[in-house]
Amino acid sequence: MSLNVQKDAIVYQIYPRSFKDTDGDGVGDLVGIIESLDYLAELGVNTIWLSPVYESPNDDNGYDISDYKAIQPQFGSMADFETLVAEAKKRGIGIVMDLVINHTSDEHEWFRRALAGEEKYRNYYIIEKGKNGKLPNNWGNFFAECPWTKFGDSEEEYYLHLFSKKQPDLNWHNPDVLEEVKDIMRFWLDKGVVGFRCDVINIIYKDSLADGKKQLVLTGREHYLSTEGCHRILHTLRREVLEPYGAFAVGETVFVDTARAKALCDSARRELDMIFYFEHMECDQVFVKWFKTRLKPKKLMKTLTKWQNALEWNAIYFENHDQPRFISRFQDLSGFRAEASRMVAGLLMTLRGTPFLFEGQEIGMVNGDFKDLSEVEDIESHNIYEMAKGLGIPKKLRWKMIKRTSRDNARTPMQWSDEDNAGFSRTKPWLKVNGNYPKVNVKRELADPNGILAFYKKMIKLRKENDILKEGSFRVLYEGNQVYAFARAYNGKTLVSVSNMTSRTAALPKALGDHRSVFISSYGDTFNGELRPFEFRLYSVEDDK
Ligand code: ISL
Repeated sequence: MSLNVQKDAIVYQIYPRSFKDTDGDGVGDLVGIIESLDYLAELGVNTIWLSPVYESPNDDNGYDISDYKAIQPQFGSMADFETLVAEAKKRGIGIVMDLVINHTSDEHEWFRRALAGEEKYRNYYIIEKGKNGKLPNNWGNFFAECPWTKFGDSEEEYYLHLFSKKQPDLNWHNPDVLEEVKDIMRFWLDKGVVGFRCDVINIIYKDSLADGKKQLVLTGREHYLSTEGCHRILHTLRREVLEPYGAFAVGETVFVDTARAKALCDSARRELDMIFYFEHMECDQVFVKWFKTRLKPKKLMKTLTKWQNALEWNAIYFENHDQPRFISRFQDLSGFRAEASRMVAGLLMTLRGTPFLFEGQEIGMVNGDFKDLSEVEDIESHNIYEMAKGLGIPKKLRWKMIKRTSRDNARTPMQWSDEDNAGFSRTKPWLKVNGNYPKVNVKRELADPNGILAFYKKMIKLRKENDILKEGSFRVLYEGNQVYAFARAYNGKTLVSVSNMTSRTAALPKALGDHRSVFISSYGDTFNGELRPFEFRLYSVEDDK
């Protein structure tokens, strides 16, 4: 993908299970997405990233793939998928697929054939003998499980899985695996998709299986994070698959510092176009994501600035299917849901990079209102709850941890209207709908010219049309306890983005200077005094003569 196309993309992430159910099984489907294309075109996005829609036993909601070339029957058929690509294209929207290649499902044919003893397929996975009656090594697991599970009936062999035991890791030392993946990518590119979001892409190549240095989380990770082998694979995929199709790749990369991140997405290296890092998602946590504290705006500002300055081009996001809703992180949100949502819209569309928004963000959806663990589906949440139990953490605290951090917070069904099940489905959805749906829904937002959705539309339109926002440089002006301000400049013209990240009014920082006028305010006026609660303003700056 040329840099220009990349700079034009405004991406909307769909978690298909939770988007729109049209066949009445309580699970979203492709027809539901097709029916919503006009809504998305109106919103102004030009790219859709689909969380996995492949055949899967759904141990991890599709991130455990049993057939990379088939559509999950709950979601529809291949014909539906082809219609989706064609109908999206008519509206100027490209489809990005989720490429999950660190692991497959244990129900994938490759794993089955490996279990059946076929040598070729055993080599697709990481199968090891235990050491002295113990596990092959001391590594940790992303889902707080043991990462080694007995391989079939074997007494002494185990397979590696960094996620659930139904997600065996692929052996990227085997060139056949690379060939299979190239073939899978071409299969979807030939169907007209415009690129891939590459799941946990910087952990795919394990340098060694030696014991790791003891760490609180993920012991062993020094053996697989951003290895040279991984860089080689990404470069090969870029040259041989992505470039010939002019396709785009964004990588989800875990435990990256800015140096590692640069090595993965500097354009000269021809690997990934951009990456999702996590540091700004961690501004409200104590050490690990399970322990949340108050979101400190200043920490968020400093983190955003750090990454803006470090990378040539950023993937900007505040929400996805793994993260609690962003506005729910503000402890002083109460009464300001709409204001905070509009502020996030302003920030998302004015930072330098490609904006990614997650379904429901554009209507100000908040964390799920789960009462107890029985209402939560996510495998990670259940595992962590069990682990916390094992550590003797009291029940009340265990639940508090899960309630605030569960990935299901973002996965509650899309709230389309105030009808039953929020208009998501005519039957009981697979996951509980947030009880606030009579107030928070698309229908209501569509009728409100000053609403959250209307402001997203306005900011998306501006981000698409304005060269300063698209191409301009980034320079931080102010990082305070409440206010974040930065300048974007291009061809001698400057815009200044200002966000009040609190529910209290805030003085305008002096650093803004005088030669400026309000271009847009999330409050819909041109008032130039104190910033109001969670206000976002964009200023145009006159050149100093
Ligand atoms: O949620 C997380 C970060 O806060 C991690 O635990 C997450 O599992 C990790 O970021 C990897 O995520 C990706 O791969 C997983 C899948 O469960 C996630 O949904 C996906 O985004 C395994 O495929």
